[in-house]
Amino acid sequence: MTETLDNAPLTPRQDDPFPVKGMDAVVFAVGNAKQAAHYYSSAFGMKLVAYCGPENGNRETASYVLTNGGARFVLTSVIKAATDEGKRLAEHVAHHGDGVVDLAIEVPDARAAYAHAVALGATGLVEPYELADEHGTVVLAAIATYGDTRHTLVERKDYDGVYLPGFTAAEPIVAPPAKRTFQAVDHCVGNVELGMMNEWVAFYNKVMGFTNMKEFVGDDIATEYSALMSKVVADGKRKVKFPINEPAIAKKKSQIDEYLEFYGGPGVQHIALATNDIVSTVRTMRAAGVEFLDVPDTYYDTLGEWVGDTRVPLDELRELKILADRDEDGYLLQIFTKPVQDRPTVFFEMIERHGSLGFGKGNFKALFEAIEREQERRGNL
Ligand code: TYF
Ligand code: FE
Repeated sequence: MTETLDNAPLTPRQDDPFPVKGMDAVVFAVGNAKQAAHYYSSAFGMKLVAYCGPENGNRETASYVLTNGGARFVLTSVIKAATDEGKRLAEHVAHHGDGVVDLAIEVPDARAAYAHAVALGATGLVEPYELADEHGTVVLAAIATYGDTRHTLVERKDYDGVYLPGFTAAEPIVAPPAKRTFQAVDHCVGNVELGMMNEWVAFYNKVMGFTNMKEFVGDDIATEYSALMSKVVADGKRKVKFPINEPAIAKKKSQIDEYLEFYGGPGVQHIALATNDIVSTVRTMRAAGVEFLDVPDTYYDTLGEWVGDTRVPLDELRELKILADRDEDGYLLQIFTKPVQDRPTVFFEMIERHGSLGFGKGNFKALFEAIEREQERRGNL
């Protein structure tokens, strides 16, 4: 008897060639991880949970793991480079400044994910290998994405340790804020060179089976005021969302060109963090000294007309400079920090979604004008 397609056993992998559980961690290589861990604790309200450094027998690097709900950041700096891995991280910081080295993705089967990605043209950086301790086993592998950024593929099996084998539990640096500031990574945005956006979208389509989300910024918006083009890819279950920006030739120097110049090539531009109380989040973060992009008062004069009512009164949005956008599925509230290091490169977004799956397209004009005012202040416009 021959098996037909209809009655062939359907494994999850045939269904989705690259199943994804979610973001595992956003990994930053920084000049001084000890101080960065303090910043993300005291200013962003995150909690230090794990550490790996000389005290654990790792004399090359120090890594601090911070969480907030399901969001996890790993901050690594080099103490004394000895291996290729240490040199890679030191060079990353020398070249790019503080930045994201790794958007680590949790997958159910790292070996299968790696094999699939490499077979479809991804550059393999680290072949699958196992790490184990008394808390269980993880399988790790890594593939390259834009610039010097990578995706580590993390399979956690039964692992119940604080982060990964080699890390030990750490105590919080400061007391947590009264209310949690955010609880998940919503999306991670990459900036790539002119003409490369479609190539990277095709990469995620082909290698990971990710599909395009409907929101995109095309020529029309680009030339008018945004100076960038953007498309969004996501896995089938929308667990991870990766917008990709490229510069557009517009009236003024693109904010993406400014990033590429100061980052020294493509890389992660912003990480959006999901909150369910953006008012409390912004009040807490502002009080702790986090700087957000300014929005002109006139933005709020017309906001009510097109966005309608939101959970937050218009006056409070105006006071805190929170943006709002609405589409057919619902609305969202969002705000952007200024770059969080001296280079005008990486920044963050706080986002509160109420049905909307978008990225704030209705705000692009106001937002990009605000970014351009900052470019001007830096003398880069
Ligand atoms: O992730 C997004 O697409 C939105 C919009 O420099 C955006 O947050 C895009 C580019 C940019 C700032 C925000
Ligand atoms: Fe965003």
